[in-house]
Amino acid sequence: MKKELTRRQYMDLYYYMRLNRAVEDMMVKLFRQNKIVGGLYSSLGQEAISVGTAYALEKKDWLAPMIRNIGALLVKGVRPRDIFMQHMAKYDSPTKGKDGTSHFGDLDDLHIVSPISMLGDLIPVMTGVAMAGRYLGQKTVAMTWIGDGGSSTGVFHEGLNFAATQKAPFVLILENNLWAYSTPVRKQVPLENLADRAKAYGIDSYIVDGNDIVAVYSTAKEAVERARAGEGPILIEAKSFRRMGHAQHDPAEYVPKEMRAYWEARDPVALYERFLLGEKLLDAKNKEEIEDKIDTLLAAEREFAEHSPMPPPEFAETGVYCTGDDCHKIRAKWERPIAEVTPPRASVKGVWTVPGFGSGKGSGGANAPIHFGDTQPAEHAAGDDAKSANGGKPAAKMATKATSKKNVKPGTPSASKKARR
Ligand SMILES: Cc1ncc(C[n+]2csc(CCOP(=O)(O)OP(=O)(O)O)c2C)c(N)n1
Ligand SMILES: [Mg+2]
Repeated sequence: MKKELTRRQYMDLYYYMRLNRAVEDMMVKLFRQNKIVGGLYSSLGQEAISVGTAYALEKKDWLAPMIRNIGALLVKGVRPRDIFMQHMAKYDSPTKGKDGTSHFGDLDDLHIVSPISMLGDLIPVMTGVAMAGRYLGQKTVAMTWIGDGGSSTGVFHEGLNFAATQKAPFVLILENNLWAYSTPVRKQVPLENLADRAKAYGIDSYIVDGNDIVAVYSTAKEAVERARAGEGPILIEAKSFRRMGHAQHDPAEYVPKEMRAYWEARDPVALYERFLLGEKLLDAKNKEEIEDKIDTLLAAEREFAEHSPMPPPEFAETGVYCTGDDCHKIRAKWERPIAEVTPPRASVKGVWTVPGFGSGKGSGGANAPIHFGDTQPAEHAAGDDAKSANGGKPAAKMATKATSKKNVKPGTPSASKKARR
């Protein structure tokens, strides 16, 4: 890890990683006491990803978490009590006890879009959020996360293609933790680096050591600012390992012991502590103060959560269907005059003319060299698809955007160097 942030930033990252771990530890205890009603997923060993990426966002930016992103919620300002109560289905929880896991958000203040369980679906949703911010001139960035498994869903590809085509200010974090339930990544994707998925959509990507919080934060910060500047969406592959089973019910006996041991020795919190102590940014006294602060906070938050009532039975009958005004208060804002979004002022160029088309040039047996109005006519013989699609340039030369080969191997000393791909 290189020294490159302010002291405040270093300490914030440490605090949130420790808080993330402590909140989840406490929820495991609540689960064992049968107080958690839904599934409980763990981000043990992946805290640097949630915390480091969310910390790169500004307050006005938007995020939508997945199941292993409690750290991102904490960074954005969600109180631990809300996370506890949500999982305990208490009446004071964000969903008033209607959900027992992570399906909650805060559109008004924290700019958190509630996750949905269908893997990948948040990608088009957050692309839409990113585009909306741009229409409204807010200079906001939208971020969401996806797993290695989730990156094989159809909607991942549809969503990323849509985001790329729209040049949406959107950052997608691909958490490659090597497992999707009991399926190892090697058995479901024929790629060494999942960041290579970005090439198909002509967007830039990075690969980062997901256990190195400084590297994760610096990479995410660069990506967020590039997206904000109008460069379009960016994909970051964070390489890490899922240390627990898929959820509490899964002992993950299918994971080789050596693999687990390898990653346990690269615990992101321990790695960061070593770095902070070595750089004299943390000492035993500070560390104890932070631990006490977290213990005191979580004891109070847990107390509050445990004393919150369960919802009254009749509440189950309400909020089942959208009933309009008493269901939600967010209304579409049509702030752009219609003249601005329709031709000739709209940005859509007239590209419907096809020189040569219908002129009979193909009657000699070959096809006419068809091209569209915004490309140059192909000069070569018809029938060479790879060339004609690119206006005569060989196809191989076109694919240069996301191909630079620098990357960062997890666990190496150069881990905080991120690779722009
Ligand atoms: C479209 C879709 N298919 C299947 C599932 C069921 N499911 C939930 S989590 C999961 C595994 C996800 O693995 P990965 O994307 O690698 O994320 P990780 O659990 O490792 O964080 C599956 C198959 C789902 N929620 N949505
Ligand atoms: Mg996974």
